[in-house]
Amino acid sequence: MQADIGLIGLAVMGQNLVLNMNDHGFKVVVHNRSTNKIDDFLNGPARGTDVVGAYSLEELVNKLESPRKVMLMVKAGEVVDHYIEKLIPLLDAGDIIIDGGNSLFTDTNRRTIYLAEKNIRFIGTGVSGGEEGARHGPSIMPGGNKEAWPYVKPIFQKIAAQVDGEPCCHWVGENGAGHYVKMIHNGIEYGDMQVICEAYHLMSQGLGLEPDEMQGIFSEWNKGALSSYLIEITANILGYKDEDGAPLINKILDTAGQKGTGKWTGMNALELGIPLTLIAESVFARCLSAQKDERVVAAEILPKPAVKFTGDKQTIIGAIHDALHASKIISYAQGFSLMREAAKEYQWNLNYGEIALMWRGGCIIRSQFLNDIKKAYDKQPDLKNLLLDDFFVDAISQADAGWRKTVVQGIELAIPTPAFGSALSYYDGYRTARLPANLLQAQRDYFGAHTYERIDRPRGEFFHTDWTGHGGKTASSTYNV
Ligand code: NBP
Repeated sequence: MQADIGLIGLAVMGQNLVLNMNDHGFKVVVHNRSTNKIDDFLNGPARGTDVVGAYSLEELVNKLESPRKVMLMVKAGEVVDHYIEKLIPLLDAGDIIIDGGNSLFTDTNRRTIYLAEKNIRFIGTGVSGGEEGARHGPSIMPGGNKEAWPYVKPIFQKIAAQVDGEPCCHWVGENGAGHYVKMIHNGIEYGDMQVICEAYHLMSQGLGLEPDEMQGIFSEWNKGALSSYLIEITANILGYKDEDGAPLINKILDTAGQKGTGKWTGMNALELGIPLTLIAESVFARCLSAQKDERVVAAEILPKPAVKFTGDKQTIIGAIHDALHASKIISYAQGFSLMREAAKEYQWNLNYGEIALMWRGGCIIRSQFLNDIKKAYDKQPDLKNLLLDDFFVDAISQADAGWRKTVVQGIELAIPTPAFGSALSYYDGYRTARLPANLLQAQRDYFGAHTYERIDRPRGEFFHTDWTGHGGKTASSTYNV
């Protein structure tokens, strides 16, 4: 019997996806650059399954039913192009290559077009959920050549996480749309993790709480509006004891790593001109954490105000909860705004409710909260900003006072809260009808004759003032709102 799908790349994601496919009755043929890993897999985790090995790409292709479906689960970047080049001469018109790694969406755009010219159909798909998700049900975000989707859909929707009988996998859009949505997912993941870290920092350094006490608080929070996978694992981490019985968290070095998807999200936001402040601050917070040696020196030189927390701990813990909730709403509002702009820019027809549904299960950012986002887009599919939905208007109004109290408390105690603070600034900016950009525009006109529009004249009429009396009358033609 020929195999339903071939998979190349037997690292953690590939192996677990293959076992998941096998559990759902799909026959999988596998290949890996280092062929010893094929044997290790077949004789180890895949022992007793229907999975078969292929020691060359030719063998892999020959073992597949037509149209062939070959999925790459390899390191993103050049390795994907390398395999595509090797597969092209082995495949027939109509066969399908799927890239399930964390590829940059612009690479997926390029690959979809390139392969279409060769009559090979291409799907670039985000897969989220890490090892556990891949094994038992990830969130899968496919995009690319839509003609390929009917062949891949039965497999992907079966192996994906299921929530309320719905698979966390739907067609996202043309070309790199799937990888784009996965990139935003990862950016949001950076934000969710950072706001949790800020809450932890305030409670541990500011209030002097021990990991056990914080474990209780996060467990409690996991029962309410903040209920999510990341809050749940944070509680577990805080309760975890090292071999000597002491909390392991206190022994972990405070330098965070990153693989680049958060940075890509921030760069794309800058390119499209959409404020994505919380995610950008989360990337920078990781960068600052990585400057460990410099920080250790600076901690000796730069004095910290000798202020101690004196208020009521329970009240401020409640406020921190509200800051976390409100900041999280801002982060998703910013992420969805960016997707809206990207859909316009790259001509994708993104379905925001379905995206929220796909993230509800299987992936790292899965949460209760995504149901509320889904409902908001069900009510109003063309909603400009999540902050304008009634549910979120109420949620943020209720959190407002605690959020401000938390940011002020962080400032007083000299504990950095870049995500909480930048989210609050965005919120205050977004709901301000008149910002100080009138002065900014005057400055631009003063030094560069960049012109300005007036509040007492229709939009689109541009004015230049000779501010000094000895400037010229020629305006620059580079006015850009
Ligand atoms: P890795 O990202 O560590 O990739 C390992 C695979 O790439 C192995 O099969 C390895 O072959 C192959 N490979 C490398 Br590395 N260099 C190669 C080369 N020059 N030529 C051919 N093959 C090469 O594996 P992963 O963590 O399972 O992730 C797979 C993809 O899924 C990545 O794009 C990743 O970003 C994405 N992803 C990962 C996670 C996660 O939690 N790990 C979650 C979601 C998405 P070898 O065995 O011969 O070295």
